[in-house]
Amino acid sequence: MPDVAAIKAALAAQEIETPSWAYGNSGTRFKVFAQPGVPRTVTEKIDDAAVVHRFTGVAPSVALHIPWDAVDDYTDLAAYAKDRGVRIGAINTNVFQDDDYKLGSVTNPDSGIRRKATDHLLEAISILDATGSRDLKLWFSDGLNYPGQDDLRDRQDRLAAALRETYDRLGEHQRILLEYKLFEPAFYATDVPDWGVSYAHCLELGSRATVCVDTGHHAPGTNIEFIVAFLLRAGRLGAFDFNSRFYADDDLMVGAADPFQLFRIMYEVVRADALDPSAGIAFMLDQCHNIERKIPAIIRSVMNVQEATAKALLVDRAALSAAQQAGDVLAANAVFMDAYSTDVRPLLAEVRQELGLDPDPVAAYHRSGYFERIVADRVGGTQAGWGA
Ligand code: LRH
Ligand code: MN
Repeated sequence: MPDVAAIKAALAAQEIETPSWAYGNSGTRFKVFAQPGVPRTVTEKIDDAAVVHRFTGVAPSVALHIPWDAVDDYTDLAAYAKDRGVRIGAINTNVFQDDDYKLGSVTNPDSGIRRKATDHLLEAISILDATGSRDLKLWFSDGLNYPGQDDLRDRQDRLAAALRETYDRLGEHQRILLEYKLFEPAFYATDVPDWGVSYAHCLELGSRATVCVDTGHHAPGTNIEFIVAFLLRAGRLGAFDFNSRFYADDDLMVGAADPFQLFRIMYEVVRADALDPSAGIAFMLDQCHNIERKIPAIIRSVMNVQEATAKALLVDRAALSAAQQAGDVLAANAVFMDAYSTDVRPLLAEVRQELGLDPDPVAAYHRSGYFERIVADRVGGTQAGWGA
């Protein structure tokens, strides 16, 4: 029998980090559709993140992206967030939007441009120092569009040199999350294209270099839960960038396109006893709400992660292990599917009520009138976006 009390305690303690940029406008190369009520400033993004936490109870931190969220005083900003019941989480660097980075940032053939990019990474660590954040999240758009355009091996040497300098600057309680991505914006070769390359660089750097698994960054058909299981076993899974996709890096609501995959991923986390925040895995959303209302979409996304987690916690581990040991393929699969087929919404409603929250966060948000208020207040100024 599942230990329901332990499962509810684990769900109540879950922490899911929301991304500041998901509260702003985003789109595709075809169009960015502006929406009413969108934040204009990082403090308004933090206000919205605080609302997501207020209604879900499990989203106590917000990731920042620099320079989209740049301010003069990050200690002040951290205090602002604290006043609103959230904390500043991962600091995301941005070496993908400057004209100088057309042929690469830290991998660029030009040493002056590499210097500029590396200095941005080092500056981001000063922001960690100021906000008290632990995680420096590095994603490099660096890559090639045509064979021969540059030397694949030289670029790895340049990348390794920049990572080394950045790693050596980390404070004692800080770490690197090295995110990989198969393609886009580069369409022939990406310098950190997959988990293996990220993992190899992390091993070269040291124990405080870990891999960030963005669920939208793999080739179609990739078994992501295998990657998760492998990295957890190696102690090098640092974080997730959760979202979902039907085709490429669509950045849709996590669990929307493939809730079964999310369940399989969260099962490997539970199986490795890595769900609790003390295990050090950062569960972050990285999404773009191009056409849907942003705050309810993020609340829904948090709920999707909770539902996948609850189902993973309900897997009858003893029965599963017995069937696996017996080589009973169908029985083992049945145990797994039983958990996945369980309606966990009543259980999560109870968890929320025990946290003093409304059992239906999305409905509670709509009843709160927050959206109407921000539409009325946030008039004028420039809505936040990717600044591209
Ligand atoms: C790159 C990425 C990365 C962020 C960006 C917003 O595709 O996943 O994590 O910097 O999206
Ligand atoms: Mn990402």
